[in-house]
Amino acid sequence: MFAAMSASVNDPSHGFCRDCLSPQHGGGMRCRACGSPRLIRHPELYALAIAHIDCDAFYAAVEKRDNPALKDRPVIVGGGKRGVVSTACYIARINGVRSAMPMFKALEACPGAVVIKPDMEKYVRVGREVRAMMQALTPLVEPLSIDEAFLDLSGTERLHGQPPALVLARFTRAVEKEIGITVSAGLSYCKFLAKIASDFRKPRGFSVIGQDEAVGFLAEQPVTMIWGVGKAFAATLEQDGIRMISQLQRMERGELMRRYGTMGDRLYRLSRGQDERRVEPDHDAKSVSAETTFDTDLATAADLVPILRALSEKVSARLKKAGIAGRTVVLKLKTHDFKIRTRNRQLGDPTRLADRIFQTGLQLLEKETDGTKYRLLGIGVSDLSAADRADPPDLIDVQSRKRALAEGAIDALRDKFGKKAVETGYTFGKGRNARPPEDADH
Ligand code: DCP
Ligand code: MG
Repeated sequence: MFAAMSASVNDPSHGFCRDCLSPQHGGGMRCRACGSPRLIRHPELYALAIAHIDCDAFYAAVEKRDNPALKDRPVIVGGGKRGVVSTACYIARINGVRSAMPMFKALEACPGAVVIKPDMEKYVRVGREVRAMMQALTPLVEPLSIDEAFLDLSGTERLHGQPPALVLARFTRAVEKEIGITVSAGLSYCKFLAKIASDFRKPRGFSVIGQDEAVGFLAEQPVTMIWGVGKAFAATLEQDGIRMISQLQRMERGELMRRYGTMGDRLYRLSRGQDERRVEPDHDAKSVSAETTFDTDLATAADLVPILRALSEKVSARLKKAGIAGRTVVLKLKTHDFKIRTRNRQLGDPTRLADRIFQTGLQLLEKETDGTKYRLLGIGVSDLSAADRADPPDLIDVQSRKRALAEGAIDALRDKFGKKAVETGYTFGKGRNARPPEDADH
């Protein structure tokens, strides 16, 4: 089934060594050239082009890279006031440590672990380096988070002189050598299965799911493996007696849609390995947003507004850089007990101005500052379009027109003298309580 496990597939034209990349003819468990056991063989190996790449134990891997004395020690990244695990290296995971676990529990499970406070700026920087290496392979890179992305490598064979599978294996080697962390890769014919594959044999995994095996493979998996089936929806399905994907494969589309609406259609298609979604590169992001998790929960407008302002400026800067604008402003809040609230407002015209994003976000935020304690605040815009029709001067009111003009002047100054040259009243000296905003393109 999976290439990494399928040393029994003896087609000489369909295998190579992941360490030295030499082709493997015939059977054998070890590479004929270098002796490595990390061989990959699969009947469809050279026909597949959709990849998903995810860094292994990302934050912890970066910390180990920067301090070789930690190499063989269990490492946990996390802590701070919130006291939860961000991630743990695979040595710590053997002892039961997991992301989002309270730190005291993690240390109970693994008392000898080295605990390191997260250094977000560093991880963002390394994540960007990995992404830049992906973008050197193909422009079709769709980032999903700081450490993972889809790549569409179809049509790149001529450019690279190699099929996608080899390009991918070469990439994983290059990341290890040049950046000093490891990644896992999944290769398939669609995003859904590429993502499942990359998760299959972490760390340093490389798994392949081909067309021919997709339905059979999915039949044996639980419904939770389907994109969009979270805990709540899985519980609904469970109540209806559906736990395995094989059960969905036996149901008609009409029946699934009657029961679960549009989600039913997704269940129908994904359970059969049908996923036509394209890999959408960065500039096709459906929204541009920025969010931040606080060190301690915040409830008052006095605390939240300056953060909203800083995030709005970040979103605006990214829109301006990309030459795009958004028509719907989206405010996101996560309550202290992890409930997510999103509030939208559609504008008359697309905007890319920090002030319009901020003012709209502020109106939305006012209704939510009801004493609830929040752990996260995010602001963004969706409904994206090219910037040429954004913020028409004659249509916005006089006040906001003034602010738009002022913003243009501020942008010009910042371009000339750097970002810190001009700070607005809202952000000046504020936001100490907030971590650096995390990128959140969707
Ligand atoms: N992260 C976090 N809190 C979580 C989950 C993740 O802060 N609850 C951060 C730390 C991770 C990074 O995001 O290093 C990437 O998340 P992944 O889910 O990809 O986890 P890892 O890369 O750490 O491990 P894996 O090897 O399972 O991908
Ligand atoms: Mg990861």
